[in-house]
Amino acid sequence: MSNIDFTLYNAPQSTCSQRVRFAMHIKELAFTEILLDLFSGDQLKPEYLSINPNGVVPALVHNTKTILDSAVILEYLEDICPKINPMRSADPVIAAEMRTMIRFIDEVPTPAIRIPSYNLAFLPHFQTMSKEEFEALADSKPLRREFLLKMGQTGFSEEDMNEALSRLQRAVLRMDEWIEQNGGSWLQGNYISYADIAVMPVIVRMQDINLSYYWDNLPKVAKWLEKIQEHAAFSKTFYHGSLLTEKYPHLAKNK
Ligand SMILES: N[C@@H](CCC(=O)N[C@@H](CS)C(=O)NCC(=O)O)C(=O)O
Repeated sequence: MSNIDFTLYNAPQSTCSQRVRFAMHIKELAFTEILLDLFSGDQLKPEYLSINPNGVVPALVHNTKTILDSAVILEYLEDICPKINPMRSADPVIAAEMRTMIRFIDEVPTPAIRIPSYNLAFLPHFQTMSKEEFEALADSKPLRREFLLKMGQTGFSEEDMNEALSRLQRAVLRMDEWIEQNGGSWLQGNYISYADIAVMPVIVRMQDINLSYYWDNLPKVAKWLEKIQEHAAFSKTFYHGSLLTEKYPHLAKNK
């Protein structure tokens, strides 16, 4: 492609950002990376809110146009760059199947993985704040106010954790079914699609925080993870500092 200019606002450990980095590497699209420090509140500064009023990463600026939301960005990349390593079938029924998978992924495991991630890794960042500071921070978040208030400064409850783990388990089981139904080894069959990319950061995070026992008896899911980790785009996407255990080494102690 000629005359292209991509700027990706993102964060190393953000699972939504990892989706987009992975897809852009597969599509061989060079991009300028602007890293936001989510704990310093870069995503809530007026200059970033003018790019993404939701105050979350990622945001992709393509020439002068801004594209928001990781799942939307993935399909946008396919729309502008359909020839290099296609990841969406030209068959509308199969493309619809892919979108249905992504909707499930964004309903079930994507919100669920935030609960153990916050409780295990991010909570201490909020515990040094006064109650007033914490509430003011929550109030400043356009998308995550209620999420943060529910967590509070003591963390999500055991009930919330169990509910999240049950959602993650259901998602892993659903992946196993999709791989089986479509003949593997990817979710839609013999090629990597945006559905694989959408769920990948969740599964990588689960492995990182010692939840890989959920696929101990699901060899197809284990193989899927091995394959995606062997993909050339993987190490470019998960550069050092992208895994939680690289920033919070204590999380690795039970590995
Ligand atoms: N649906 C959005 C969600 C984006 C999102 O939740 N991003 C997180 C990181 S994965 C974020 O920026 N969080 C910052 C915050 O909570 O303040 C997408 O997929 O792009």
